[in-house]
Amino acid sequence: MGRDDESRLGHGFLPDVCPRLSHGAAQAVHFICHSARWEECSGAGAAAAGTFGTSACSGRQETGGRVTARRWKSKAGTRAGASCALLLLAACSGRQSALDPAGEDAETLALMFTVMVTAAAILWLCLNGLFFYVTRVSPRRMSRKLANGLVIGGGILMPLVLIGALLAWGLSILPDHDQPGDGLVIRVQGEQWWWRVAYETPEGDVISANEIRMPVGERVSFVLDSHRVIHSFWIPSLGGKMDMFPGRQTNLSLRADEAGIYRGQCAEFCGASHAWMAFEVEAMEPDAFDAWLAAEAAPAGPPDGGAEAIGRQIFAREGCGGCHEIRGTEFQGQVGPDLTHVGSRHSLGAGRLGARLEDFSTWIAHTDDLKPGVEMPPFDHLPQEELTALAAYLKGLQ
Ligand code: HEC
Ligand SMILES: [Cu+2]
Repeated sequence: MGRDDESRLGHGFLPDVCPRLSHGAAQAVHFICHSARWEECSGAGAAAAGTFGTSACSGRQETGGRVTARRWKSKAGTRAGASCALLLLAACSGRQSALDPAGEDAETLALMFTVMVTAAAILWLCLNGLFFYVTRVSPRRMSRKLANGLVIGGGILMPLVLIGALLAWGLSILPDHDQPGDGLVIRVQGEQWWWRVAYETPEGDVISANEIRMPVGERVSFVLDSHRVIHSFWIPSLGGKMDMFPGRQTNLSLRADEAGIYRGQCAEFCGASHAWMAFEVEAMEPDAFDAWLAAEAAPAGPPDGGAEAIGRQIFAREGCGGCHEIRGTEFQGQVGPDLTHVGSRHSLGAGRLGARLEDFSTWIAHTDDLKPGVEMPPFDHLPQEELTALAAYLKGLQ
């Protein structure tokens, strides 16, 4: 892939910022950036990662120059510290942040986090104050009795009482992941590395993939399991994580209180492309949700126009239908995601790419570059006009 491809695939800023940044470090920054805040990779996250990347670059260049190793170290240290602080701050808001809650359960968890961190910080300050006092302010010999009292009182009793109280309070407000919902049940199954999604309705399951839509203000029951390895289902803006096991069902109950698009992420290491296993969550007004679900339940419409019809022929010729289902057609494959309405999704490849027309052709031709170990072969032998026709057909599946 050339540099152009790289930036077209998105998030190609690292090679630009620092061509010499090692692949490992680039991956790490990339990963931090992605898990912290997805869309701001080009904004605050990129700035932070960029500072980090530049400091790593210039540091190596400066060692050859007049700057002494020591000065370089402290400069790089300050920059790295500032970058870390920026990264941490960048993680506090956005559509994939547990500290920017958009639902009841996430709010409880954010409160719990704040109280725990504040309590820990107060304790830390008190202990260090005490330490400072006995070593610097008043470094006198202490009677054995007072010393014993400090060890037992400050080292055993106080932590027991404090941690006990925090534990009891934490357990009392912890969201119940099993609590009954308001009716809607969504089954999600973890795959390598994407999500099978089924909405239960009285008329039968509505099958979709890699995206979840839910009505605002209603508690939704998620029924989770996995196909081969353990994954973890996590929508930080809406609530806590829940593991997905092969052969065992787990439940998670979530309520979104604000309409919007959030981002979920697999939170259990599940193989090479674990970090690329994400999904979009759209919390919609209930009426809009009902209309969307009715449309999602319908089979795919016929191709509209010449390019789309050619795309459909290529889809059949290349055997895509052996892995993908498009309801209402002869394509019935069950290996990969259902594509019946793939054109209306917000992302491709489980959050890997956007869903613009050109993203479709990029995905189809470069699956293995985009997602190491992916179970869809790259169709890079197809000429660009065939890729474009395929993209037109798939984008037309609204
Ligand atoms: C061997 C099975 C297989 C074949 C053949 C195959 N795919 Fe896929 N496809 C997959 C799998 C598995 C995924 C999910 C990959 C991931 O995200 O990890 C996928 C994902 C996709 C997606 C993204 C869907 C989404 O929800 O994000 C599109 C679009 C797609 N395939 C189109 C095609 C087209 C077009 C062809 C034929 C040119 C094709 N596929 C051939 C298995 C296959
Ligand atoms: Cu996973």
